[in-house]
Amino acid sequence: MTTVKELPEEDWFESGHTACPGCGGAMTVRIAMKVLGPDTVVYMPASCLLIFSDMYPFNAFKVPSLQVLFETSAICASGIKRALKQLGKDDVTVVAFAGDGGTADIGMQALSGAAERNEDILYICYDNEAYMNTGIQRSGTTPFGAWTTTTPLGPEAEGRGKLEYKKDVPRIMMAHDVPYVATASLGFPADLLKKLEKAKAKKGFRYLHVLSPCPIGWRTDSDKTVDLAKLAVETGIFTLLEYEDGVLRISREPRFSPVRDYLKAQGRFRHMTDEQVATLEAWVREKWERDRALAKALGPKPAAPG
Ligand SMILES: Cc1ncc(C[n+]2csc(CCOP(=O)(O)OP(=O)(O)O)c2C)c(N)n1
Ligand SMILES: [Mg+2]
Repeated sequence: MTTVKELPEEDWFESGHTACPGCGGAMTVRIAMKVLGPDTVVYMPASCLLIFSDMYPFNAFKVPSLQVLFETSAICASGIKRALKQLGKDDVTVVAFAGDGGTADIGMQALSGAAERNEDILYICYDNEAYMNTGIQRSGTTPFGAWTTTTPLGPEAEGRGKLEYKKDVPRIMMAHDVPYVATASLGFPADLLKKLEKAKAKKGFRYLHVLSPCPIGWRTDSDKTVDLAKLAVETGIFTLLEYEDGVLRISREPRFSPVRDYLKAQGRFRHMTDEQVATLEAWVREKWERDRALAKALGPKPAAPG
C-alpha cells in the first residue's frame, strides 16, 4: 500500500495548470494521477478542471486527456474502455474526472447508465459543492444554507442561501450495486490513497466521491483547503465510507466537532441564523443515523457457524 511518502515524485498532472491557489479539485486530480500512473486515459466534461488543465495549446496531463460534452463523460469513458479492450489494451485505466454539477445533476443519466451496465471504468467526482467554473451557481451537492449566486441572500424568505439539503450521490451510486463506491476527503490523504489504489485495481464500475474545497466559492483563504476538508469529516458533515462488493463500511468515526466551527470558517455560511445552524445540525445527526443503519444492514456478514 502506497503511503503519502511513497508517492512517486513524477506527476502525470503537472504544474503549470491555471487552477486558483488552493484549488481542491486540482489537488484531487494530481494525487489521483500519481496513483493511476501513465497507463491512463482521462475524460473530462465541462468544469473548472477542463479549463485549468487543458486549454489549447497547453495541457497539464501527461496522458491522453479528452474533453467531452457536459452530460457524457461516463458514456465516453465507457466507449473508449470497450474499444481499448477490443485492441487488447485492457490494462489501461479509463477515468472520468467530473465536478459535482457534471455528476450529481447534468451527467447523472449517463453515470447511472454506465453504473447499471457495470462498465469497466473509474469515475471520480471532485465535489466543490457548486458550479464553480461558471461563477458559483448551486448544484445538487451544495449544502443547506450555503450562499451561491443562484441561492442569494436578501430580505425575503428565500434569501437565506440554499434551502435544500446536499444530494447524497454516493448513496445513489450504491443503489446501483456496483463493485466499488467510496467517499474521500483531501483532509485524509492516507484514506484517499488507499481508496484510489483499490479503485484502480478493481474491475467493473468504480465511483469515488472526493470532497474538494474551492476557496473562491466557499469564500475562504487559499491555505484553508485541507483544514476544511478535514473539518467537514470531523464535524460529521461529510461521511467517509466505502462500499466494496456489497459490503459497506464507515471509514472513519468522526469526533463530531461543532458544526459551527466548520461554518464560521467560510464566507458562504456567514449569514446563517441560529435556526438555520440548528437545522443543519439536525440534518447531520439524521444523516449519521441513516449511514449507521445502512452500514449495519450492509456491513460485513458474520462468519457462518462451524
Ligand atoms: C450542457 C451544458 N450546460 C452548461 C454548460 C456551462 N458550464 C460549463 S462548466 C459549468 C460548471 C461545472 O460545474 P461542476 O461540474 O460542479 O464543475 P466545477 O466548475 O465546479 O469544477 C457549466 C454550468 C455547458 N458547458 N454545457
Ligand atoms: Mg463543482
